[in-house]
Amino acid sequence: MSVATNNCQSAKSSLGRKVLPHLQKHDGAMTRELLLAPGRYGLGMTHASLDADTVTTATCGYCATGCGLRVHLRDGQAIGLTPATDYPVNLGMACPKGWEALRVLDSTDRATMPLLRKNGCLQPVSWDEALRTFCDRFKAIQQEHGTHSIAFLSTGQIASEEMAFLGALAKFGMGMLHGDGNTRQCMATAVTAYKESFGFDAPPYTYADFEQSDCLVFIGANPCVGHPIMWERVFRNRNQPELIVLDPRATETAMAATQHLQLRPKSDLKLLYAITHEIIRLGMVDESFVSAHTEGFDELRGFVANYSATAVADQCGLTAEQVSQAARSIGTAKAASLWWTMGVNQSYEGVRTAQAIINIALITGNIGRPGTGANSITGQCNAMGSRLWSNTTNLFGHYSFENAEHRRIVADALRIDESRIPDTGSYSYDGILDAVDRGEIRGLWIIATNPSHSWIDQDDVRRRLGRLDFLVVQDMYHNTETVQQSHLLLPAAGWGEKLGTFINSERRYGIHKQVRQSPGQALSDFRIFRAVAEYWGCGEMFREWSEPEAVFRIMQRASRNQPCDITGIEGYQQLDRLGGIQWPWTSEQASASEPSQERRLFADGQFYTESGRAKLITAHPAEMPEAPDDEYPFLLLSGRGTVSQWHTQTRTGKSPILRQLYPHEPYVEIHHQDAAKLGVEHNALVQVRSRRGEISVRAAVTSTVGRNQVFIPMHYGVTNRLTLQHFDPYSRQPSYKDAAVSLSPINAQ
Ligand SMILES: Nc1nc2c(c(=O)[nH]1)N[C@H]1C(S)=C(S)[C@@H](COP(=O)(O)OP(=O)(O)OC[C@H]3O[C@@H](n4cnc5c(=O)[nH]c(N)nc54)[C@H](O)[C@@H]3O)O[C@H]1N2
Ligand SMILES: Nc1nc2c(c(=O)[nH]1)N[C@H]1C(S)=C(S)[C@@H](COP(=O)(O)OP(=O)(O)OC[C@H]3O[C@@H](n4cnc5c(=O)[nH]c(N)nc54)[C@H](O)[C@@H]3O)O[C@H]1N2
Ligand code: SF4
Ligand SMILES: [Mo]
Repeated sequence: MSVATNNCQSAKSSLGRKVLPHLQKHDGAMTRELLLAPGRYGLGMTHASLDADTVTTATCGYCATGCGLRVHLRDGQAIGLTPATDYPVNLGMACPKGWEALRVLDSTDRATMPLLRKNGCLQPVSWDEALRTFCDRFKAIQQEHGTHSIAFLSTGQIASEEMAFLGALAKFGMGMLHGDGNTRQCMATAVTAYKESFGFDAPPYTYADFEQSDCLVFIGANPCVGHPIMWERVFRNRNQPELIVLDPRATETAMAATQHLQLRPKSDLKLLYAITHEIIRLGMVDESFVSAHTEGFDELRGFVANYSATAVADQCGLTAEQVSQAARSIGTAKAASLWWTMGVNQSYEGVRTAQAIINIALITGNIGRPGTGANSITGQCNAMGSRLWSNTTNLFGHYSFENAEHRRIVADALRIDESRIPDTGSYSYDGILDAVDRGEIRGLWIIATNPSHSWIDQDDVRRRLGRLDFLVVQDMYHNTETVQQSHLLLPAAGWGEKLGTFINSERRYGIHKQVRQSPGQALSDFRIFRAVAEYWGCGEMFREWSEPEAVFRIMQRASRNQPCDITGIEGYQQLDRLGGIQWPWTSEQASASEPSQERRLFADGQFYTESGRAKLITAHPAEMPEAPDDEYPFLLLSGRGTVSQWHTQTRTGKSPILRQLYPHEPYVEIHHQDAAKLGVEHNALVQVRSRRGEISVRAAVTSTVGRNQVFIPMHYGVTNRLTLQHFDPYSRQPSYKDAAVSLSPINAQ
């Protein structure tokens, strides 16, 4: 590796608060003094009495449930928070991560100044030196290797306005062609599936649907852990609903199910086709909806003819009766809703599996009505913002880079020269890493994601990042795994220290605000992008992008006439007053009324495809690329461990309260019969080995995992040393939940 890890003393702030001369010269509003001046507090949000004890609101910055939190302020600084009782999402509830959201800002691991690698060590430097180095190094790489030899990796965890700024700056200002984000690891499959089936990336539901269904189907989703407040909404359902869970593990969610289909991993596609077959065989198709609003039904019927419950059940590890019963429950429900998450998205055939779910909702007419829908649950707080506004795979506002008319519309909305917009999209995340390996991409800017922990097959990604001539990481903390590989760290403010919007799972724009001063020299991502634009020399292009709400206005212009049109939103104050607003909210709608709080898509049966009809799409199941064999007899599943752990733990690992709520040592869940066979006792150390690497973890002996399967939570640094690089061919989303491993006891403990 050409990059040493950061084994130097941790950086301490020595510069204190100091005006940045270069920034001040170009844009007075950029200085830290002004940023933090009382009049600018909240950057445009005015609170009458911020100096006294007061309360304000902000949506949570972890998961895409998007709970509203009431933040209690003293002298303008947040001193505590409670869940908002009148926010339409969470109705007074929050999970431990939300309750502890302020605590993780106080950590001594916060990055308080830029750090630049000198003589192998990351050392504190001024912003001025950091930004000059940033530009000099990236420009030198571009000069030597071409404009496209630098790229960025973004996130689903910063504000929409920040994502928009980054995407526009990198591609239109700095000339990059390639940029992707961690939403590739998370939502890419749902995006592709919706786009092909509905004509637009459009999750159709609203959270009231959880309460209005009389049959809910969760596929590869464990909301009890991953989306606990959505799960609370399910418990508010008064219809005594049928609750069907498709999961190879007996999760907390599955334990609450009326029907747990504990299927073989990756047999979902077959099972969903068998359910479709049964629905058709039993005459439970909504013929009038199908003929008026879909296309491809005859092909679908022909396709699933071979997938009878009896033919398929065994391959799925189920009985034909289980399959048939699930089909009957869905087919006879007045309102059935189908919900999926990472057990579907993170699969080598995720897109077709998601579409098999969409097909079931469509042929039973379960769309556009209360309690229905083919509903992908979003992961990160603003993964939806990234889908619409990151300017990575899609052009701004979900337009297409390849389409000249789209480029013109976006250039007009942004008031930039059309020629600045590239006419091809980006490499996907794995394509960027491949290009790094080939030496085609030499410089990388990583913002608010931690791939050296979270990307699939970690040893390989670390090796690739180590090949870069210049790696910049922009993060809240100075010691993440990826920062340790970087040449330059840009210290970022976190949630609570800045203003902007997140878009939650039900398409709701919600606002989060600055309620804390960021530590040391850390700046909001928004301010960092502003500063980079100035130093790079393209500040003129971003004159209008002066503060988050100004960028929100630009996003509104770019959304006009798209399915995600938000031209009717008055501004941040209205978002704050109403408890968020779901897209679409057009100026035409706004001229007639205020938005109602629970709106779903497709009530009129009109889809965003050219024909206006939804497409029924199928494909035969593929073979699992690395099925267990004699040498590696277990299948490794991974995912969320507890409600209190978030991803790579850079944030949740900093709260003493959260830390009490989860096991600190990495562990592998193994079925008690397999454990007995191997002679492994509960809590004993075991070695888990795959073709990529081997790790030592504690055995958690349990009956919640199936035989010949094991589960390791993703939150521990070791998990992705085992995973196998393979991807859905359409979405390029990594298939994290299937890799062959072997286990052996470690006797000397
Ligand atoms: N506490 C907490 N909450 C979170 C997060 C967090 O890190 N911590 N992360 C957020 C993010 S970004 C995301 S994307 C979501 C993820 O939320 P979820 O997708 O609900 O979480 P996972 O545990 O990754 O996967 C869900 C389930 O898929 C199952 N599964 C594995 N393989 C298969 C299969 O082949 N078929 C089926 N049907 N199921 C399978 C697993 O057993 C697991 O129970 O959670 C969000 N919420
Ligand atoms: N084996 C396995 N691996 C997985 C998964 C799995 O199920 N199994 N799930 C995948 C999924 S769905 C996801 S979404 C990914 C998540 O993977 P990552 O995105 O790598 O995980 P995070 O820990 O959320 O990383 C976010 C980083 O941003 C920083 N940060 C937080 N807020 C801000 C901010 O406002 N500004 C800046 N600049 N930085 C900030 C945090 O400190 C942290 O370093 O992991 C994926 N990896
Ligand atoms: S459920 Fe999600 S949005 Fe709600 S408090 Fe917990 S982490 Fe935050
Ligand atoms: Mo995710």
